[in-house]
Amino acid sequence: MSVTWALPFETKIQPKLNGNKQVTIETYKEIHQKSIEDFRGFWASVASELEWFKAWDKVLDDSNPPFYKWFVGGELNASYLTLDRHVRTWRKNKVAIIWEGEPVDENGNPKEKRVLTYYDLYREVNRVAYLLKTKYGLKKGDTIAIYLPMIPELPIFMLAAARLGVVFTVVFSGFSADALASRINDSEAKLLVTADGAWRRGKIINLKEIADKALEKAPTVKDVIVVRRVGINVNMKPGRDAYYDELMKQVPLDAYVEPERVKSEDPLYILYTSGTTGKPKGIVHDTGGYLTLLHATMRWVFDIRDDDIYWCTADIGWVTGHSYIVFGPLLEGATEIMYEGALDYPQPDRWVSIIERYGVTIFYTSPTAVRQFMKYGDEWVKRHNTSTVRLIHTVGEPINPEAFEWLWKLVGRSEVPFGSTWWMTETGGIMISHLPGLYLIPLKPGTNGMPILGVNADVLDENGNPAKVEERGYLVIKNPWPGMPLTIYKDPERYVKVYWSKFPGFFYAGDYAVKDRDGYFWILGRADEVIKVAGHRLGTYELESALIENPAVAEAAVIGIPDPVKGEVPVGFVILKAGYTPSKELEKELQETVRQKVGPIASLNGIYFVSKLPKTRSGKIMRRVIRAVVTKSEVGDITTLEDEASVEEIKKALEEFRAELEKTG
Ligand code: 6R9
Repeated sequence: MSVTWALPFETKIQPKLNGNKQVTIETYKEIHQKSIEDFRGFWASVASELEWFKAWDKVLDDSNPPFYKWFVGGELNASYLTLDRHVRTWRKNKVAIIWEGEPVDENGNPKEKRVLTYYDLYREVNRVAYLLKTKYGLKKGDTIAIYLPMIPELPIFMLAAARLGVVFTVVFSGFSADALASRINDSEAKLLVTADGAWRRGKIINLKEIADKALEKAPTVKDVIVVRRVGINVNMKPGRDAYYDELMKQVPLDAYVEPERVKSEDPLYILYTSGTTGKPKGIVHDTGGYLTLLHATMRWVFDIRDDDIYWCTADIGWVTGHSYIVFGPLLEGATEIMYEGALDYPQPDRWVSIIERYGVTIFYTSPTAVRQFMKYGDEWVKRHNTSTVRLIHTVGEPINPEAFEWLWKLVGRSEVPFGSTWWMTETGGIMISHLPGLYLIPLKPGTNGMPILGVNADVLDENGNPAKVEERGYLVIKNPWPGMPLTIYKDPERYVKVYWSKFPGFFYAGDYAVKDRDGYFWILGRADEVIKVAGHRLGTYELESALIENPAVAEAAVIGIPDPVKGEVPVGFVILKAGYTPSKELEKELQETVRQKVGPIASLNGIYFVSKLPKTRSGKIMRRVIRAVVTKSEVGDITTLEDEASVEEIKKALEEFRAELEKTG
């Protein structure tokens, strides 16, 4: 059964052109077609714009699909490309990062601001690299873990590791001790960088305490570097822990470390992301392909120029921050804002005050943030001058046309190019987007636009045939692209299974999508059990495992349900063990278990106690069925997708489940 989507296909809007080259849809399609026909040659020409220590011998090694290798034989270094290259030019003392801390004074003005030029960053990164190399003996092939809030030391440690060819894995500071421990263990990190604490909405989070708990279960870490951020007393384990500021006193101010010549296909980092089942997947990104994609998208999508003030509001703990706060903007020698805290703290206009204070020109944010701002009302926005903004994009989840229109009108003056960039941790960088820096096609509120040049994306039906126009299908990428994963760390079989098996030969993204009659893509949301809460990716499996760890719980299922602000929120369904009865207290306790096990970002929006969960014959919980019941959506929508159970069985389970839910309210 096919599903047709009523989307506002017809609303085309024309941004004001500011040196952007407007083209017709047909022209873009022609240019795009050429770029994918010879995608190797196309990407090679993009890659040649970077500075390589050694040129590649082969653009793409496709001898062992899907383990593709880009620019084989080439050598480069990410720290060199983001720093050394700029300090040799007039950009030496150009501002790289303007950092603003969250705390404010009694007048509501930010208390702390740090301005780092390219030369400042270069010097600091060299000194940290020196520290890691001489004091800790780290070298190419080693791995470190970084668990830091949004402070400049976070990009500094990432770049210092990259300078040495040391692989890093950043763990979002909103994750719990368990989540941190499992990531350290999987990546076998030898050293952990953390902070005493973090500021969040005026409160201190005891990061070091969480890290200590994690380290009890993470024996690979032998050394810990602690950055003092909030100035609280923390427990320091002798022989293991050392303060960053004290360590740095020993490092010469002019320390220089030769950037390691890493191979294009050498890993730059591992970033863990939630999947449908099992523990988080360690997505491994290469160096050469990844940087090539970032270089391209910074220019095409963000139209980045030297006089821009670029602001991406993401946290570096997620892929958006890796690609579009750390590596992308710095690769281009851009000036960017890095903000530590909540966008609406201490008042709903914090974000607009930042745009005004620094004259932000390019604004990259999330639909959840926009919907939250919208709820506070227009007045907060109108208090500030945002007329510097010339380009807007969102990321992380679909943007509803209302949120689009609101931001476009209020901050974009109904004239700036505004897009919704589709991509994921696995793709490394933006894949489907408007390209105002290159060729601009008419915008439509809510669409993602078309695949970028060199990327052949499509929407397929269940049988692998191209879906009809306006018919919902699965999003795939049909050609290898620079920035694609090398593998899932220590689990290549899983890499093949998750991404390359549903439609052999093609990368399966796990998203539902529609192509409209103009060929625009609309990504509708996940086709699997990954949920996006406020744009953050969470796996139902992790939440369910947390619930099951509570002694009262026999079985648990978690699903995402629509939420007007956060896009989706998780709700839990729990079967209690004999001897336990549902109560408000127990619900609270379970909430706490989830927060403890996964982290504060994972609060459940309600727990339902049930006696039975709908399952397939093989015992798999049918979350889709639960979701259909809870959201009162069409069951027909589900039956075609469940391959493990007969339609009748699903219907029966559904009815039973619905009846029970109605009883409990
Ligand atoms: C960058 C990032 C990936 C998932 C992806 C999709 C959703 C991201 C989107 C979007 C619609 C957009 N997604 N951008 N959906 N429109 N512009 O978010 O990576 O955290 O790995 O999540 O996010 O569902 O599959 P990640």
